[in-house]
Amino acid sequence: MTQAHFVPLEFVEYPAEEMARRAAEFCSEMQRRRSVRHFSDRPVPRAIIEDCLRVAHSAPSGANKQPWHFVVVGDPETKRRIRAAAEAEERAFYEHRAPQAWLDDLAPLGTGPDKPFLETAPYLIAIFAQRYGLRPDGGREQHYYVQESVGIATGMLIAALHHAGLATLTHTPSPMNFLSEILGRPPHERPYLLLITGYPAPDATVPALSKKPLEEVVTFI
Ligand code: IYR
Repeated sequence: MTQAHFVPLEFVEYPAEEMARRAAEFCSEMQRRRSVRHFSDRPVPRAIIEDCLRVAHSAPSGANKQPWHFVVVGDPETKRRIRAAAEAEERAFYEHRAPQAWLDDLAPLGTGPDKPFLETAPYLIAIFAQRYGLRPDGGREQHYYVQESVGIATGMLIAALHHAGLATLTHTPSPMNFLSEILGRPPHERPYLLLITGYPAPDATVPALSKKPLEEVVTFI
């Protein structure tokens, strides 16, 4: 067992007005974030993606076990294979797997089985959740709150990419097992989500959606 060891917190305090300004600015910046389905093939420096992944990797996790793995796919042939496998699942979903109510709920998004962005966008980030860890000796390391931890890291990654000036799409073709196979990930890792990122296409459009009023989703007591 490793003993607790403490170091000073690096905390930056802002004067009240600056705090208010920062909160408001970040709010407007994040409110501009949209799920984008039309991507440009413009290249994006890998260093940008790496910094955003550092943000994701700084996320809190159950007992600090960091139960995630990120595979960044920029290779065209691998993207092509992912697109083919994802579209096969999506076709089954849209043609017979999805109940009508689900299709009705998706109608406002204008989605369909064709996913050209899986080849157009410069990067597909496949996020894997580790059900347990593997020690160098092959022993298993217990992981905790895996879904929550990976969800938090994913949210931070989306925010970091948006903040950097890139568009993203959270994509969850279902089932996603093909990602483990194509990307050669081990069985203790489950594909969690595919995050598409890059510049939006110059003529990109997004569905006209709105969020519920804050009062409906927040209660102060
Ligand atoms: N995975 C499909 C369907 C889909 C499901 C939900 I829930 C969405 O919010 C969006 C799409 C697709 O990507 O088209």
